[in-house]
Amino acid sequence: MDVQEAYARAVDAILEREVDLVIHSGDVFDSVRPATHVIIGFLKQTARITARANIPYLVAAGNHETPRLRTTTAALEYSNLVNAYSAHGFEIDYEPIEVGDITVGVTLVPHGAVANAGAVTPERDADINILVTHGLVPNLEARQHEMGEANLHSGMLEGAFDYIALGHYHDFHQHKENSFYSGATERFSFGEVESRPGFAIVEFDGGGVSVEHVPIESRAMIDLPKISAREIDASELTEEIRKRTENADLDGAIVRLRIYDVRRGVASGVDRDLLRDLQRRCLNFSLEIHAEESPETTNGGPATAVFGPLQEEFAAFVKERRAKGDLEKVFAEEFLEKGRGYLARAASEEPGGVS
Ligand SMILES: [Mn+2]
Repeated sequence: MDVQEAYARAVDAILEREVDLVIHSGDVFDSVRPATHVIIGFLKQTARITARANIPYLVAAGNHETPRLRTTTAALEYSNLVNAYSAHGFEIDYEPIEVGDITVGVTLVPHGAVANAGAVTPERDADINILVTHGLVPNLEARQHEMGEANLHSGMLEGAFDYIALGHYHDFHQHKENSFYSGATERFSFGEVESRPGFAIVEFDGGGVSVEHVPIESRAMIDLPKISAREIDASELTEEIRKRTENADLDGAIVRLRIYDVRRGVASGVDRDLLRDLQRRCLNFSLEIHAEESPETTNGGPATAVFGPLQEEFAAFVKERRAKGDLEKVFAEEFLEKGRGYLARAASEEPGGVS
């Protein structure tokens, strides 16, 4: 299964619904420089909407695909080649779209423009006004925080738009009467086990608006039988992990393996090649290490550690620099703690091609 199939399935479903306009509210790509096959996959699927079905398609860039430097070209600019309209810079953009005899005014506030966007107001000349932006709305308890995400200030969301299309949060979620997160077309980690991937169909009818979430088929999510690691050492734990994973169909899946009652020092000795191979095969392989004896004692709280080869490598790097005297103790500890947090967060969002 390919990581881009979710987007293709969404396009299938969108074309079935005979829509007049398609809006993508950001994070088309997971990075500023996505792999070539990811760009081509996006262009091919998007062209089915734009070039072949002749449906207008507009997108406001998200945090993942927005360059940090204004001089860097965003891959999203390729979308113009297939007649999609993308706002991926640092300014608010406005694009009027003619649908039959009405004008739909689409105001796009890409991630790069969010910080400096004051109040945003609808265009008087348009019959229907839509605002598209990307970030977290106030008071949203996000389960999945990401690096570089922006908070959307309420002033920007108070304009009299007929509809506000929000991106960033992966669940379908209503913010206010006329503002929704459409949700992602795919789940990216176990934190999203409850999410139902899909998109939103928005209908305007005589001043009113109705919004429907359309779920699409999603990638396999596998929770492997948990391991109790009392009395076992690192090589025995490696064997247990191997046993749990060798006959499971993990390719391209989102997989979690929880290990309880792990003694100090055992987890770091698990075979790295095995973990690397699992991370390569799975879209996301989450190995949760718990010092507690059982899931019950953790009260469903966050894992005490989510570790992978990269985090081990980082810890080893800090330790080595510390030993050489390059880093002061307090700084090294803080550096290690912050770095681990970033890596854990990055690992949970890393692989998603099209979201
Ligand atoms: Mn985002």
